[in-house]
Amino acid sequence: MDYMSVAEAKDLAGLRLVLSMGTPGPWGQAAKTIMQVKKIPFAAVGQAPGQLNEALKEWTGQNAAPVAVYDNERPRTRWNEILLLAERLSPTPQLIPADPKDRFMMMALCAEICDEDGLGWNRRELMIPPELIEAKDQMVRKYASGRSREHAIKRQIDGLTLLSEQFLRQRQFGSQWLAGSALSALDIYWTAFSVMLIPPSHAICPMADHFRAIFSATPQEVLDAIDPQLIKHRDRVFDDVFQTPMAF
Ligand SMILES: N[C@@H](CCC(=O)N[C@@H](CS)C(=O)NCC(=O)O)C(=O)O
Repeated sequence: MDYMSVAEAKDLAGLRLVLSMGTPGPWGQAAKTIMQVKKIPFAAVGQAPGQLNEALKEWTGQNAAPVAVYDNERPRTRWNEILLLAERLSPTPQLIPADPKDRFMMMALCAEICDEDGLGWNRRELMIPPELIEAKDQMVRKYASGRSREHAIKRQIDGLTLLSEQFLRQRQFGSQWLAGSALSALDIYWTAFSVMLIPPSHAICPMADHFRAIFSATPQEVLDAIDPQLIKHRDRVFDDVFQTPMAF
């Protein structure tokens, strides 16, 4: 993937999408896929994970990825802000269902996956290496919840159970998607975040071996809560929706 620097990108018009370089960060991979599915052109801007990224901080007020900056509008750093911007820039395909109940359920389940104390944050909580915790690294200051391993495991199991129940209901209604009757952002978030639980093959996600080892070290209790139907679904979404091999 070719990345611009912040200095090269910040005065450009149109959409700039800041993405983590070198790892399939699920928030970023989902944001990128949303733009690609909607055929919204963007300039990719590189963020170095775990580093200070001072130019990014100066530009957007924080130093994580993803960030979407459109023209001279405010930088959007949260998953839902980025999704809403994408829906505005290109309403089709619609990734937030029109039906209010489907929309409510979809946004709530996306939050279970993406928000603080959700599936992704709690999975990451258990990925932070002990030496960074020891050193009180900025990754710890930014992301550690200060709660127990048991809490992180329970919240992951809760999120996975909600998703599994939702998918079963959807199939009973005759839908092959996680919300409504078509692809939604929930299918994209689930697929991107499933990489932190059961990474897909190297052909789909060509990440470095040390990252694959970290992403694969999912606690057994969490693995036991993953519905095989959800993995089959994400494999289909990788094949039919994502650009693969994933680029990062
Ligand atoms: N702000 C985002 C979450 C962003 C986030 O967690 N980014 C992580 C992705 S793993 C990141 O950039 N980590 C590396 C770093 O902070 O340097 C949201 O709320 O949707």
